[in-house]
Amino acid sequence: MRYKSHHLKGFTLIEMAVVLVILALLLGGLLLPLSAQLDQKNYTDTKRQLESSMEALMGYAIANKHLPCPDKNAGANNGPNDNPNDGIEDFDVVAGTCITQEGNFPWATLSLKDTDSWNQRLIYRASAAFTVRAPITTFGLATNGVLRLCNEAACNAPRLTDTAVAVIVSRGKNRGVCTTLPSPPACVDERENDDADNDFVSHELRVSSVASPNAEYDDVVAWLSSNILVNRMVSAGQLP
Ligand SMILES: [Ca+2]
Ligand SMILES: [Ca+2]
Ligand SMILES: [Ca+2]
Ligand SMILES: [Ca+2]
Repeated sequence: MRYKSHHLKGFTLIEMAVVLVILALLLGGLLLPLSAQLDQKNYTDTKRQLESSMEALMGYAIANKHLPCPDKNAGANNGPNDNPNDGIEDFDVVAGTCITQEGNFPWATLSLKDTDSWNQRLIYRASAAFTVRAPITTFGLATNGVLRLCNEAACNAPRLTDTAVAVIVSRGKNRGVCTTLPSPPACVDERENDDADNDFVSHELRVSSVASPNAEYDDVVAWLSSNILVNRMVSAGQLP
C-alpha cells in the first residue's frame, strides 16, 4: 500500500519533460504533412476545375458557334453585357466584339464556381477571332488562335503552343504574383501571366532560393487548342 501511494503523488518534472518532448515530436511530424496535403489538395482541385472550365468553354462554343468573352474586371457598369466583376461575359452587341480579350473567367455565363481553391477569380483570355459574334462571321476550320504558351517569361522556342484559342490561369497559392521579392525582375514567369498580352508561362511549381531568387511560380494554367475545339465542333455538326 505504501508503494502504491508513493506513485499516486504524480509525475516528476523529468517525466513531464519527456512526455512533452515526445508530444512535440509527434505533433510536429503530423502538422507539416497536413499542410502539405492541403496544398496538394488545393492544386489537384484547381487543376480539375480548370479542366471542367475548358469543357464548359467547348460546350458554350458548340451551342453558340463562338467562345464567350471575358467578364471585364474594371471599369464602369454600362449595362448587362458591359458590367465588371459580375461573372457575365462582356461584349458590344452592335459591333459583335468583346469589351476586352482578357478578364475574369465568365463563371456566371457558364454556371460555374466563381473562384479557385484560394478564393481568387480565374483569369481568362481568348483569341478575338474565336469570340466574335453576329454581325461578324465566326471562326471556321482554318482559324488559328494567337495565344502562346511558353516555358519561361522570354517565351523562346520551343514553346508549348503558338496557337491556343483560350487560356485560363489560377494565380495559385500566393494569390497573384510573388510577394516575397517585390522588386523586378522577381518571379518573371508569374509576371508574364499578369501583363495582359498573348503570352503565358506554364510549368511546375517552383520556389525561390538564394541561387535562383526569381524562381517563385505557383500558377496553374490551362489552355484550349484550336484543333481540339474544331474537332469538337465538327463532331457536334457545328462546323464546317
Ligand atoms: Ca460582366
Ligand atoms: Ca501565383
Ligand atoms: Ca502575358
Ligand atoms: Ca509579356
